[in-house]
Parts: sequence; C-alpha cells; structure tokens
Amino acid sequence: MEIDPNERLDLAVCGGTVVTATDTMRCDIGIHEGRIVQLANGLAKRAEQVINVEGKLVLPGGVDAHCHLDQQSPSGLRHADDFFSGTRSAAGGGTTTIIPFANQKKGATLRSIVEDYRLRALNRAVVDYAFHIIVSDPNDQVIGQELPSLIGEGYTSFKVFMTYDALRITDLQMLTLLSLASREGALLMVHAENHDCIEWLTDALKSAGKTEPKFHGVAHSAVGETEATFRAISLAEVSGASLMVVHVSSARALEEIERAQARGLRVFAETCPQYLVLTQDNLCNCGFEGAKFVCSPPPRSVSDQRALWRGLASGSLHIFSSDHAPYRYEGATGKKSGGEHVPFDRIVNGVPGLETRLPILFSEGVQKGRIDIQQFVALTATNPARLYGLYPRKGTIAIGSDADLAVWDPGLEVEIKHEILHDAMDYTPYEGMKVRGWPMITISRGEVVCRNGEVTSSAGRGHFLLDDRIVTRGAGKFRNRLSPSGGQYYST
Ligand code: DUC
Ligand code: ZN
Ligand code: ZN
Repeated sequence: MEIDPNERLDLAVCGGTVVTATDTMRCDIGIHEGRIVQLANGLAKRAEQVINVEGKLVLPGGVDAHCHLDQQSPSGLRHADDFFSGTRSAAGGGTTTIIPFANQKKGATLRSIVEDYRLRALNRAVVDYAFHIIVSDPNDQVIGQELPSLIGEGYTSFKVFMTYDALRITDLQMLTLLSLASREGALLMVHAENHDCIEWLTDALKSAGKTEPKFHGVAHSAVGETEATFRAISLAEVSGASLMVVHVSSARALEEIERAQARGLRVFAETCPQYLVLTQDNLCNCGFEGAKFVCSPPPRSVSDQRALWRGLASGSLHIFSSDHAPYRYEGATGKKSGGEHVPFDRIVNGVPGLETRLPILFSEGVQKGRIDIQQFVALTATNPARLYGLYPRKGTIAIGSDADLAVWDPGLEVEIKHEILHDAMDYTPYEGMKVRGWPMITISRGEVVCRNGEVTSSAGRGHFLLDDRIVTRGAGKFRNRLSPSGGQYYST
C-alpha cells in the first residue's frame, strides 16, 4: 500500500499501547478510508478526528470463528439472535469479525442455503462477517459440483457432525469430504462425538429415571468425544487432509489431538469459554436451571479445564471461539419450550457467549498469567483470521489491514450481568462472574461501533467479506503459515 506521509488521516487512535500476536509497541494508529495507513508517533495533528487512548491497550478487533446466528436447531427451534442482535453483541465485546454457519438441511442445495444466510445477514450486520458451511447431505451434486464451485468463490471451510440424526454423516462421507477439502484447498471442521455412545447412554439413563439436565453431561461423555476425535483424526490421516477439531472440551480429546500433532499431522483445534470456566457442576443441583448450561460437548471437570489452559498456552489449541448458540431460557423457542420436566435429551443445545468471549479469556487467561497478551491476540484474532483466509486484512494491526480495533481498559473491573450485554437472550451462563479488563471502544473499518457499552452503529454496515474479495482463496495456503504443533506461525 502506497502511503503519502502528508496525507490527511480520517482518524488517529493516539497514545495507546498497541498489541499484536508478535509485538507490543507504543504508537499512534493512522486510519484512512477504513484501513490502517500509519503506525507512528505524533499522528494527532494530521487527523480529522482523534481518539485519545492513553493508558489503554489497543488490540486487533476479535475474530469469532465459531458462532451461530439465526439458525434452526435440529429440533426446529430458531436462535434468539439474528444478524443484528448477534453482531451488536459482538461489537459490545470487542469482536469485529464473525464467521457463523450456513446450515444445510438434508435435501437442500448448498447454493440455496448460502443465499438464504446471505439474505438473513444483509442489512442486519453491524460488523463484518463470512460463513462456514455445515454439510449434512454430501450427495453427488454437493461433492461433484457445489462444493468445488463454492470453495473457488471463497467459502473455504465447512463443518460436519458425527452426531445428531439430522446432521451426522458417515465415516465414508467424511473421507470423501476430507479428500475434497485437501484437493480444493479448504478446511474441514468436525463436531467430534460418538453418536452411538450418546444414544446408548441416553437410553440407559432415561430407563433409570435419570432425566434431569445434569444427565446431559453424562450422556455426552468425554470417552465418546475422545473416540470420535481419534476417529476423525484417523480419517484425516488416511485421506491426507488437514482437520479442525472444534469445541474441544476434554483433556482426553486434547491428548489425541496433541498425539496427532506430534506425529506431524495437520490437526488444528479450538476451545471455547464454557470449557474453561464452567463445569459439570453448573448443570447440577439447580433443578431445571441446569438447562442454561446444556451444550454439546458439555462443560466437564476442573482437571479438564486445566488441560485446556495448558493447550492454549502450549499452542496445541489454536483458536478460541465462543460457539455462541443462543436459545433463551423462557419462551416458545427456548430451553423451557417443552416444559420443565422434559428429559435432558429434549433440551435444545447451546449457550451464548459472543460478547463475553474476550473479557473471560483476558481476565482468566492474561490477568491470571495463564497465557500472555500475544497469545491472547493470536488465539482470538490472528490465528482464526489466518486459518480461515481473512489475514492480513483481519486479525492484526498492520499497514494495509482493516482498521478493526478494540481499545481495552485492562484494569476495569466488571461484573458480568445479562443486563449489560447486547444480545437478544434472557440470560448469560456467566451471570455474576467478575472480570478484570473490558473493551471500552470497538472500531470497525475506522468507525466507532461501540463506546463505553453503547453500540453506536446501525444494522447493515457490516460487510460480507467475500464481497470485499479479501478471502484468500484456497485455504491450503495457510498450511505453511500456521504450525499445528507449535501454535506459532511462520512468516513465509
Ligand atoms: N455444536 C455446535 O458447534 N454448536 C452448538 C451445538 C453443537 O452441537
Ligand atoms: Zn458442534
Ligand atoms: Zn457451534
């Protein structure tokens, strides 16, 4: 990008400590037409508008690479958040890019579902977005025509499920999809849980009258997650493909991932806030209120949490996403829609977290010394942008990158309450949790979209990133950049 040092800046963010995945530096950030054009001192005098952020940290805006908006559950319940309330909530929590899912129902063409979700987001989103595609019906047309063509257009990641009747695919289908992904330069994401284990345990528990929400955690066992994780890795190894294991919840599943990485396989992995700060106890001893914590995989034990922290610190876990899957507690589309006595397997799955993802990791991770600030940026912005082809326009602070920034007050103490959040939910699983550090100002392409808890931008300003042509086609390119075993990236 050509820079004229005398050019007027639209905006200068001045006086803060700028942090990227590799560096921490004191400098101003000069912004012109939505992009970063200068990193230097003394930029205030050249700018139309100046934001003084003395004493604050300036981080890349978060990239939440796993969230669900305006999607229907397998049982037909629609999420509380659409693309407006969901992205408003993202902005409130310092996230400037989201990658939700376009979900294929069996029988539907991928083209139709991609168009459907694009229309849902159009004129609604406050921050920028791309899509992963959930493939539940990999028929001949999907494999032979639709996926190659969509990957060529930049839809370079798709998710498959090893459980849920409405979504799951066979091992044979997974092999076909993995080899297609490898050939075309895409990345396959997997929900790894053993379906038959879940079914068998569910039947046994229900037969014994064990139907309360807490038994969801028993039915979705860590053993079943571990088996499916190993199987998915094995299928990736056989087909020579890369793999992304999403929402890793247990120490044992992580061990399989680390073993694969040690063997040199390109296995990437993600975890989420609910696996770091909630446990099985949250589902227990609170009657039906435990339903608020029902998600799959479920929160596990303190020793699982410890293993995940270790994986975040060592780099065997590469990205930290919310898996925001927002179903209200009350109401016709919520957790209680079947009444307070439905068995656990009829409670809709998912917890919200778009807005609390970054403050929880900052407070529990950086402030408590479990990870450093560079790792925080890598896990929450740079690595997801790299893995999903959005880097360097997204996920970093550099000349030429979009001016997507989060200005943090690292000392601000906040008690999380649902009333301070911007989603369309009626609860947060983190009610009452105290965190230190909060993003005070969120800037998307040079525009302040949230300041001091008030979302200042309107629906529809968010861009669909494939329209902006910033997606790096053929995610195969990321292979040389992000090391699965080290978590650090090479600069080639
Ligand atoms: N998997 C997800 O990724 N999100 C919500 C529920 C699920 O099963
Ligand atoms: Zn999943
Ligand atoms: Zn999810």
